[in-house]
Amino acid sequence: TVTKKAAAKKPATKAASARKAPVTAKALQGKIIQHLRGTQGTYEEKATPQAWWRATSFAVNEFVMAGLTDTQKTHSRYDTRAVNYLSMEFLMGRLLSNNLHNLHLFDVTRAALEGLGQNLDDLLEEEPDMALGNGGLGRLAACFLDSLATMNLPAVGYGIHYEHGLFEQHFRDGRQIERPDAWREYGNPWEVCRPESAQQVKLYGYVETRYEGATPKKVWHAGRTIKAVPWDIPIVGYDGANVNILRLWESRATNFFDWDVFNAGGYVDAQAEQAQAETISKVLYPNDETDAGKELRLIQQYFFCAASVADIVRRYRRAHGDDWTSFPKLVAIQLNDTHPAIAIPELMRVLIDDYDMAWKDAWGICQQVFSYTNHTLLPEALEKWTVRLFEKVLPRHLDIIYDINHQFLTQQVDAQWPGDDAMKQHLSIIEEGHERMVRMGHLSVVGSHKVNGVAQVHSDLVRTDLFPEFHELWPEKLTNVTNGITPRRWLKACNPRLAALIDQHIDADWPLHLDKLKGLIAKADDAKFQQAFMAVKRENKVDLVAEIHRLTGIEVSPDALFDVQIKRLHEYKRQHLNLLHILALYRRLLDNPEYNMVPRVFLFGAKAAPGYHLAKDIIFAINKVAERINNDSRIGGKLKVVMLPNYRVSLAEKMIPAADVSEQISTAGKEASGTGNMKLALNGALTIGTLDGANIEIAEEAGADHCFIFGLTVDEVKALNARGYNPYDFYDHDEEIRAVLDWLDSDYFTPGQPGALASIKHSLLQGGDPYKVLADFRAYSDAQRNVDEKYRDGTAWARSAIINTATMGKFNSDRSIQDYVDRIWHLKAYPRDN
Ligand code: B1H
Repeated sequence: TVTKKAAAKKPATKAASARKAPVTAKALQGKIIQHLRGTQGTYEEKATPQAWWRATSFAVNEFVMAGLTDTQKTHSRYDTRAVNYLSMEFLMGRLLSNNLHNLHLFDVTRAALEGLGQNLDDLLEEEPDMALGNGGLGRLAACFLDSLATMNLPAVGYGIHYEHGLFEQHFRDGRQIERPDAWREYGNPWEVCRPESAQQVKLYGYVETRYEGATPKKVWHAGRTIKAVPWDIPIVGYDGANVNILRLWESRATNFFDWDVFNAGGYVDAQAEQAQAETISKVLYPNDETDAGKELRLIQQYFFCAASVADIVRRYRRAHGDDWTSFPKLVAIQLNDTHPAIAIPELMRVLIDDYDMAWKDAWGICQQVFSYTNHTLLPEALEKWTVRLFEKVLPRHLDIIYDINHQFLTQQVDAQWPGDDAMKQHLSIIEEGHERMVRMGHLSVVGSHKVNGVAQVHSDLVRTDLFPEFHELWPEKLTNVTNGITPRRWLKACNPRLAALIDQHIDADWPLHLDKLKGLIAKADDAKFQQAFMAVKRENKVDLVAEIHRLTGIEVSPDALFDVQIKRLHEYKRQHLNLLHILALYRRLLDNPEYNMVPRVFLFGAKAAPGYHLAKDIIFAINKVAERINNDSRIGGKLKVVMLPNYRVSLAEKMIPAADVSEQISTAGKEASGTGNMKLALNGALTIGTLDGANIEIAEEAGADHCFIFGLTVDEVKALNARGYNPYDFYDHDEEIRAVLDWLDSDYFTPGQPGALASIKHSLLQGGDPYKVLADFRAYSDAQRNVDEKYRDGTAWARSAIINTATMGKFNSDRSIQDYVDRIWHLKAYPRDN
């Protein structure tokens, strides 16, 4: 036996020491009751589940706030360098379960509630998702905040406090209907309003040039002033780590509004002005990866960037006053895509106009402070604003952009390519044409010291195809940081059964050191472990079966193979390729009832942008095909198709643990990275995918034997385009392709409405099939055949599933953040003093 002294010396693993809950179930019960009565104004016998959820959240908040205070004191004590992560989107999902897990309060809270006759799982369902994002880009920001806090890195997330997040999706006769999301209609227990840090944001008006001193001074006379009010959401790191903040700005009419108008009988006009001001943070734009060029969107972008830059400058000046020398040493600003690129000219404006800094010095600061992440090569997503709109909304910023551009073209571009006017036009921040445009990507590259893509192949394409001349000009600027996901939410919290199994076999601190999952490789051939692993999968499938039934009334069997495609609906993601293959299987089964296939459930989750008609037609087609197949007794239940409504973070958390197969079938070169691919593989799903985005790195990690890679590569897609792609080559020569496309175009799936699904066939033939669906169909179908065969061999499947989980350590978002720290931000960790 070890002596007491020796035991005290023995370094307990950090996880083991901190895993103890910081409170007893009994004490926690007291706190929950106190909030139920004291802040919710109800009592045990009467309280609704909603009131119990709130009381529990407020009770947990005491621990959150203590961590927040300690963290903030630490940051100010050491005057820490911090990253400011600017993003239009933070797709946070629900916070209670996550905070409980990160604070090691989950089990004790379950016990406390049990004693009060409440079930924690039920209460977790009471929380609305914080859906302040469209998809991968917004969820990446949320995972990064989790990692930054967990790694004790000083960081602030800055975004918009949308009143309405991404719309709620319903189906009516198979068609998508949008309803507004009202996540905070009755208040949100996690957020704290900070009126003392409100900011003023100016818009519109004109610029006056004053000739007083040696250099003319520009003065912006704004036409409107809006108040920006911050709401802070604490971001709880895992295992006793720091608590950072996500600061979301809400727009309000300023208090300085026009009292003269008001008093002169303009009461109603004054109210209208207020409504207009509040419109800015009213709603998230739902157009994932398309630039609609709307004035309100530009105003949203500027609104939150101006408020955030002002906040960053205020925090800096509190410690350093007018001495700007330390500013680039203490401040890093990361632009999450070009959406916050206006922060670059805004910081220039503040330094030059408000603090009288010389252009050269201000520009030097900007270039040290800013860095930019590119998330897409899709031309329709590359932001451009008309000069006309800029001139109207942000006249002073347009001036500054012209100056930045002039310096850039006359100094850098001309030095590299002397006298090359075509090159100047090509690289200019201003695009010439019948309507002149501001290119936000060019502005972001010119104004940043580092630009990164989000997976290796994507970053390579950024260098070779998107910004090759910028790469030539600044060979050090363009870099890669492969995306990641937080294993706290995407394994520990969402898949407690698998987490518990893993805990039995490797160190329990794997949520911090995900590479430790490699320890499971040794178990991949162990029959008992295989059984345990697949038993967990089956239990998760049983849970999902119940959820599917609850949401759709459709009955599916947990013994079938669960094939999952969950992501925004987009042609490039090719949900319609999946659909064509489902039609092919259905047809094979009808032709031959003995057709040999493992029973399979195809599961979809996807929202379409409200104005994206073809995407909505694809949803309609999936629902209609599902209806027909699910009710066809001839196929003996071998095939089921389910599209779950209102796909969102909390639904992903239920689907991912139950997936056998992960569909990652984008046209090569189009999916910058993907992150759902990582979540599914981490939870033991096998990927069927193209060599696109992070799929390539996933296949590298897991090994080709444990994935089903198929289809055209990036180079082959390019070559096909170069020689001229003709989808009729496939329609005319592949009998099955022709049959399923014609079938879709009949009234078989929409009785009485022939042609209701015609737009899909049309886009694949007359439309030229821009995403090469038909070119990849046969390879996809063959790969699916291999999936089927492997699934029959339970041992081989279990082995591959385990190896997938075991090898996903690379995709921990902590690793992504460490890459940002090493290559871009150069931050130091500061564990909080307490
Ligand atoms: C991604 C977007 C995006 N790339 C414009 N680009 C938006 C662009 O509202 N808008 O205007 C919204 C979103 N989102 C995704 O980012 C990529 O498609 C994924 O491949 C990638 O994994 C994810 C995170 O990097």
